[in-house]
Amino acid sequence: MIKQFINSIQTLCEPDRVHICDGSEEEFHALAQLLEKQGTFVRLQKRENSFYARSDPSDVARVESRTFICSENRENAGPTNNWKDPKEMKALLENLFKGCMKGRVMYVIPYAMGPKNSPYTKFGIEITDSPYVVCSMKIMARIIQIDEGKEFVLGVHSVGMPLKEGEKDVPWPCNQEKVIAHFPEAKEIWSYGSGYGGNALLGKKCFALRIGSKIAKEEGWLAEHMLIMGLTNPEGKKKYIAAAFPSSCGKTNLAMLTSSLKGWSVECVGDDIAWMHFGKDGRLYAVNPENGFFGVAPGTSEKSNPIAMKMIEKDTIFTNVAYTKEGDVWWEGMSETPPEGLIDWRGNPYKKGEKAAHLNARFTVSKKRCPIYDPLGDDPRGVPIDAIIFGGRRAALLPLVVEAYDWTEGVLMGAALSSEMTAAAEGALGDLRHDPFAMLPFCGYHMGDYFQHWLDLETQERKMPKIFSVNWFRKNEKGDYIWSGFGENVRVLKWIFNRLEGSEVGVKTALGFVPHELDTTGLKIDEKELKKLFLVDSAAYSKECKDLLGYFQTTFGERFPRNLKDALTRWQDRM
Ligand code: GTP
Ligand code: SPV
Ligand code: MN
Repeated sequence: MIKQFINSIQTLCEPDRVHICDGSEEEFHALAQLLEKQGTFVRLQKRENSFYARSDPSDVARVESRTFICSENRENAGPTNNWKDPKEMKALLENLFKGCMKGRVMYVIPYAMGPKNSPYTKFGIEITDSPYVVCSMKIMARIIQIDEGKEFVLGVHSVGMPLKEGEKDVPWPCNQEKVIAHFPEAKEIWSYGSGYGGNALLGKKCFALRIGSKIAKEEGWLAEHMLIMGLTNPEGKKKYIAAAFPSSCGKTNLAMLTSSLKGWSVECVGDDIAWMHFGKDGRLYAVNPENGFFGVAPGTSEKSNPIAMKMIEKDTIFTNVAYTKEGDVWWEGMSETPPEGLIDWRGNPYKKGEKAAHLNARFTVSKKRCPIYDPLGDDPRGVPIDAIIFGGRRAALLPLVVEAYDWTEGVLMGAALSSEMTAAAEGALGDLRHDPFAMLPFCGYHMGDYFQHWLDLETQERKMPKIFSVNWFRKNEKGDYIWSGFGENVRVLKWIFNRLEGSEVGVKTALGFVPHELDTTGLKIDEKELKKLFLVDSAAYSKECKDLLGYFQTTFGERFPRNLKDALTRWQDRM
């Protein structure tokens, strides 16, 4: 069946030849050399086995407007996804993919998402004409031998730029026309025209989230846009937490936080995606399906994230960052001032006032490079989750931390999430938008049914994790962040940990419990500003609840769960 699929794609795309990837180091090095020769990669002088790539300036982020869920029935894609009839889409794709790999090599990548020997692991095959994608997939997924896997999710990717006889390639081939199509029933992914990130590394958002969430719904588990971390207190007691924040809202940074509180420490299981199943003991267990990190570079520094800085010292691919004359990389936030003689992400001499690195510039690095990778990070059973956190970028309104009164109200917190848009996707930067569960771009079926799926998970026999909401991004009148974030976020994690232990009091508000007191030892913050972080402004929140009800009803109609509507009424009544 796999062989047939490969043959049919070869016939359709007409590549010069086919290369079945084995995932070996030799293969990586050979491809990296090829990419160097083509000008896609520049080998970094300052970092061992590391490379610098610049994308085409038009191909820098996920393209949500060109992403489709092609379910048989339009209703099943739901109101938050673009939909096209699968037959129509297949016809369109066959047209696009016809001869699209001419002059190129077609690579076949068999891979696994999830730990070795885990019952939760799933398998995929990505066919691609981009050696950059092969190198990235080698880091981001677990490359396997085809016969190790079963029930493959099939994926086809092309940069959409066939080469004529003798035509010279460009460093970053791509096509102005882009389509990222998902077939949830056939469990297939077709991606055309982009070589960047989640558009092209099909194991990540396309498989592990969009197709994954659909499989999870069918099989009764969860595929979520969440980091997974372990938190240890000064007595050596450890708890695992999963947290969903929208793209570029702080998952990687929280997942490998360096604690500013003595005795508290964090270990990292994953920074972007969690697959979670209830065990026989009634607890929720999470695995990270990925094998590496595709992390936002700008803002990453010795001060904000020393762990990540250590992690990317070698064996890393950098894309769309700036390039120094010593042969190293640089981005905004890495140091106060840009180094002399900098080349910006477009390949031009850096000009003051312009961006040296693209806002969505990223590093690609194996999780084995993470100095605080959790000892149970690859445990086939996963790690037991005691708390789930939802968060977004909200300059106003949302308090620093709130604990939901129960599972249903926690699910409502997830559903009610909205966040200011970031550069991780095309769209108007900074615009506030609803992003339920940080899954708006990633839920592979009807979002109303997804809410219901979350509600249905709660049973008498299960020990449901407690649910919290956080907001690191509240601003003062001057427009500065009130909360210093990053390593200081451990103060909030400490409160959450102690709430789970039952050793910390919570103050009742309309939304849930907020801290009576946060550990602020050694923190420089104005008492008045700190108070603002816990304020639940009833009038403003009442309005938010009204807006939410409007959003839920007009968007999801009958498929907005009754229980969530009732929970929203409870919030409203308590204001
Ligand atoms: P994706 O990979 O797109 O899913 O993003 P992410 O959720 O992993 O976000 P990441 O941790 O990479 O952070 C994105 C941006 O937000 C970076 O520029 C960070 O420096 C910044 N950031 C992260 N955490 C904090 C925080 O606690 N406070 C502030 N002010 N900024 C933060
Ligand atoms: C995100 O946008 O949430 C990412 C980056 O993690 S990408 O893989 O491009 O989707
Ligand atoms: Mn993400």
